[in-house]
Amino acid sequence: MRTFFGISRRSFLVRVLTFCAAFVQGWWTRPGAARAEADYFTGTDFVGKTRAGPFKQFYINYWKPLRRIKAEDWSLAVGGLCENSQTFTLDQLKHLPTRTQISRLKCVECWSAKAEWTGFHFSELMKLCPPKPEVTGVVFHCGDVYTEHLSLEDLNHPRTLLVTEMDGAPLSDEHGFPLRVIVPFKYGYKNPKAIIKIEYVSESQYGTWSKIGPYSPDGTILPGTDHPLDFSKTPRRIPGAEITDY
Ligand SMILES: Nc1nc2c(c(=O)[nH]1)N[C@H]1C(S)=C(S)[C@@H](COP(=O)(O)O)O[C@H]1N2
Ligand SMILES: [Mo]
Repeated sequence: MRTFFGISRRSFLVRVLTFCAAFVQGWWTRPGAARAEADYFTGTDFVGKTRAGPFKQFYINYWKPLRRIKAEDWSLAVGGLCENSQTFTLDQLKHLPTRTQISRLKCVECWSAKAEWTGFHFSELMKLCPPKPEVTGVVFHCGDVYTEHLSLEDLNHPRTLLVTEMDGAPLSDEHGFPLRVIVPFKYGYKNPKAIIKIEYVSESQYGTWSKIGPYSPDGTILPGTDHPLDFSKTPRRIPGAEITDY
């Protein structure tokens, strides 16, 4: 009988076929890998900066990998310069009057993307936890040790929202579950995600990116060129402030 590597031809063929079948099956059942071009963080306890797979249409920026936040372990601390520091559960925040708006998020790295955001206005939180008279703004502290400052004036702007939902679903970990800020007239870095603490302050502070890079602490969108991901990054001139033309 003909043998290959000391085994019969038939049994050799069976082994080769079994191996091929297992390989093909393994390929198709890999959890989102290769086929769906998953990002580095898929299937891990962390999320971080990614532009792969579904995030090609809306990039994800995280300063440091963030350990995914579980709703039941999370509460929002509101403190600093106020009479009574308080904490809120996600459920409590979801009972505040909500608003929904469509707005574009524009990063200083040039790209932008649009979504529908649902959340509450900062004035609702101020009613529950009033700041002291000397307060001029807040510092947001995030789960990835990111911080960002916004003035009370910017927070009380009608287009600024504290957001819990994106495109009709709870925020994903990537986009800042369970709570983020959306300030459409400021660059992305002024839109902190995965917020864990809100601190009332009386002096403006540099946020994480303004400390590291040449980014203004104010962060208002300047006139220039935008490369929207939903328009194949085709350059568009923008006049500055919120992008409302497309
Ligand atoms: N906690 C946290 N929030 C953050 C950042 C970050 O690094 N950490 N990056 C900011 C920047 S630079 C941008 S452009 C936007 C991007 O939002 P997205 O990841 O939902 O697209 O998030 C902002 N919020
Ligand atoms: Mo950004």
